[in-house]
Parts: sequence; structure tokens; C-alpha cells
Amino acid sequence: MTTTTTLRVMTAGSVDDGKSTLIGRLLHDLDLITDDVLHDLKTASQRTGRGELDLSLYTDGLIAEREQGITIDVAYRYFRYKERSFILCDAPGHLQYTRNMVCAASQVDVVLIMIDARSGPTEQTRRHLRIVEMLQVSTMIFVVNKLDLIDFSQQRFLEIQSELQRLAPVLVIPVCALEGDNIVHSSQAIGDNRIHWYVGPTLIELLLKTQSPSRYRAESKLRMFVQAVLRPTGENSLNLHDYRAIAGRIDSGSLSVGQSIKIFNASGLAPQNCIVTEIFSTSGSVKTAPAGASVSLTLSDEIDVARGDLITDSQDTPPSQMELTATWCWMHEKPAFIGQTILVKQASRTVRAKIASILSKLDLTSGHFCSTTSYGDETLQANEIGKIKLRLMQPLLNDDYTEFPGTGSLIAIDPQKFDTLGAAVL
Ligand SMILES: Nc1nc2c(ncn2[C@@H]2O[C@H](COP(=O)(O)OP(=O)(O)OP(=O)(O)O)[C@@H](O)[C@H]2O)c(=O)[nH]1
Ligand SMILES: [Mg+2]
Repeated sequence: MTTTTTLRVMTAGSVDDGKSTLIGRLLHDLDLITDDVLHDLKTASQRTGRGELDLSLYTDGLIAEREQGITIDVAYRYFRYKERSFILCDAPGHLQYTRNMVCAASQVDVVLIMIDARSGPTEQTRRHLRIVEMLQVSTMIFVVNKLDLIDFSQQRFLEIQSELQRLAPVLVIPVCALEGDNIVHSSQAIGDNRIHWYVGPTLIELLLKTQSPSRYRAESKLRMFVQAVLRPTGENSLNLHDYRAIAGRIDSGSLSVGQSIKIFNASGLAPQNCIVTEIFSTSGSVKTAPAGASVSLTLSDEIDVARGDLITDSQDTPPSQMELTATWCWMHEKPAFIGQTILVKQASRTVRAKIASILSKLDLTSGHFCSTTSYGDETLQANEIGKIKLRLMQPLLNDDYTEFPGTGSLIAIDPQKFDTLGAAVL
């Protein structure tokens, strides 16, 4: 059981469905908002005419967010409860800020997809759901909010529940974030038990029970990016005059002293082979180091290594290709089109590429990809998800995202303005 590990939880869903309020309510009811912050929230709520206490202001701290009453940027809150550490990310629901949501979703273990009970799932709910599926987030929970606005109707909840489970077969929980039902306290514990027909766990009980998967795949092949080259200098380092080590974190696989490794230069030159002569971890010199460990290595040869280079096992020939087909979420208002020149970044490496074809687009309702010819539109518009085939000027690794999240993901960059155009998984 890994319940002492950190759980990274994010809110998602359409604009105004109550994501920020839910996070504020969760921390408030766990008694984790300090008196001075609570005082500031009350003052800000009253000043902006939002009643006695608007808990959405706890994460919506930007002036522009408070003026408009929407979330713009992802906000993070950290807390510990019952021997478990949590990182909460509050993402925006607005279509225009879908890119911020994608960025946050690529880093979390659990996504709470919120739904306003009055409207049920909207197009933006389905878009967020499909983005979460694309990024293979391990746990997803549907949170049906604003039960007070449907008179706590079980029948309406059941209708939404079956609609949601047709979209994805995951758990659905009814809550009222405004007043706190089923967040930390059950509706029954709050007093008049307005959601008496729900006998399942509260949100915090669910989160305490959720397993957090390891971010580092020990059973996969070795992947480690060089984060720094260590060359101690100065008076205190005279005895380290010739010392040179490379530091980084082992993303997958493991490393041992004597292991033969290959270093792929970020500029795309042929890989160089060498042997690991020493490994230092936080506990000093070690013979082996597992996935997830931050280490520094000394090598058998004085080879050219720089930040961003990729280390693999010398036996491993990661497939590298001049053509790559990946699933993209397009983020730029200018749509992707056939023949477009872009820069593609994979981990620390950037190469030029051309869009060879836009093969299919994701249908948000069914979750299936449909050929672009059936749409009669061979572009990928902002916030659409689709499969794009790229022709690369230099090869990139064709690492599967499920096994290698670091190298199995790409971003597209505008070669003139350097805007981020989209994000993809292989
Ligand atoms: N009646 C009622 N109102 C709620 C509930 N939860 C949130 N609200 C209100 O809904 C409005 C929007 O809440 P937010 O928490 O800002 O919504 P959001 O999902 O974070 O919005 P964006 O981040 O902009 O997408 C606010 O006025 C909240 O007070 C609820 O359970 N019941
Ligand atoms: Mg919000």
C-alpha cells in the first residue's frame, strides 16, 4: 500500500462548474486555511460583492481572475492530511485556457471532472475528459456539483450519472461545494442530510483511498536526461581538479557501476558509448541506483556531454524515425495544416518538421478517432484532438508515452514566434 506517497489531484470541467470553490471548500473544511488568509478571503469576497465568503478566491488570486470571477492560470496548493501529502491543482475551465489545463493534467494522478448538475456534461466537460484520457491519468472521478440548485434531486443525479458513465465508466459523486456536502463531511454530518440517498464515500475519503502510481518505471528500459555537468571549481575543490560528473534523475530503468551506456547528444549527433565508473546518490557512493533516483555519474571516457543529453543502455537501440505519428491537442488559434513547418521538441531536443498529413480527429462524445476525410476538413483547429503525421528533418525517438512519458511526449513550436502550438503523445 502506497498511501504515504504524494497524490497529485487536479480539478477539470467547464467554466463556472465550481472547481475553485471545491478546492477552497476542501481546505476550509479540513481546517487548513489559516485565520489570516480566511480574513483576507472574507474581505475580498465582500469587496467584490460575492457574499460573506467565496471560497473560489482561495485559488483565484490574480486581479484579473477576481475581477472576472474565472480561473485563468493553474494554481497549486500543498497539504498533508492523515499521513498523506497532497498537491492540488486548480485548472481553468474556460475554452481559451484549455492549454493551461493540458499542461497541469500531464503532471497529475487524479482528475476530478466537475459537472454543474443543472446542465449535465457540456462540450467542454467532454473535451477535458478526452484530454485526461489522452494523457493517461490513472484515476478520474466525476464530481456532480451544485446539487442545491436541483433541489438535491436523486432522479436528476441518476440521469446525469448514466449520461456520464456512457462517456467513461468511472465513479460519480454528488456534492455541493458551496456548502460542503460530501466534500470532507457527508451530507448527513452537515445536518439536514440533504443528499440522504447517497451512501458512498466523501471526496476526501475517496482521495485517501486512491493509489498514487509510481512516476518512475523501474521495469522499463533506461532513460536519464543529463541535468548538469559537475565541474567543481574554487579553492576548496583543488583536490577535485580533474573531477567531472554528470547529474540527473533516472526516469526509467536502473543504473549500475560497470554498466555500458550510450549518450545521445541533444544536437542529434551519433550516440557515444562509455562505461559508468561511479554512481553517487543522496546516500553517497552506491553500486546501483533505481528509477526515480537523482544521481551523479562519473564515466570511463572524457566524452562531450551537455545538459539535455539522453542516456540509455548501450544494448538498447531506441527506435528513432524520420516520420512520426502522434496524437496532438492543438493549442494555437491558427489551425494546424498540411505542409506547415513547425519545430518539434522531444524532451531537450528540438528538430524542424513538416506536417505530412492530418489523419483523424477525435469525436468528443464517442471517444473514437474519425478520418479527417469524413469531416471534409484537413486542419486541426485550436482545442481539437487529432492524429498528425510529421516528416522530420532529423530523427526523433519513437518512445511509447505509456512507458516513457518523458520522451514519449512532444510539443510543437512556431519557428518564427516561438509560440507553443500544440502538445502530443506518441
Ligand atoms: N449554488 C451553488 N453555487 C456554487 C456551488 N459551487 C460553486 N458555486 C458557484 O459557482 C460560481 C463559479 O464557481 P467557481 O468555483 O469559480 O467555478 P470554476 O469551475 O472554478 O470556474 P472557472 O475556473 O472559471 O472555470 C461561483 O459563484 C460559486 O460560488 C454549489 O455547490 N452551489
Ligand atoms: Mg476556477
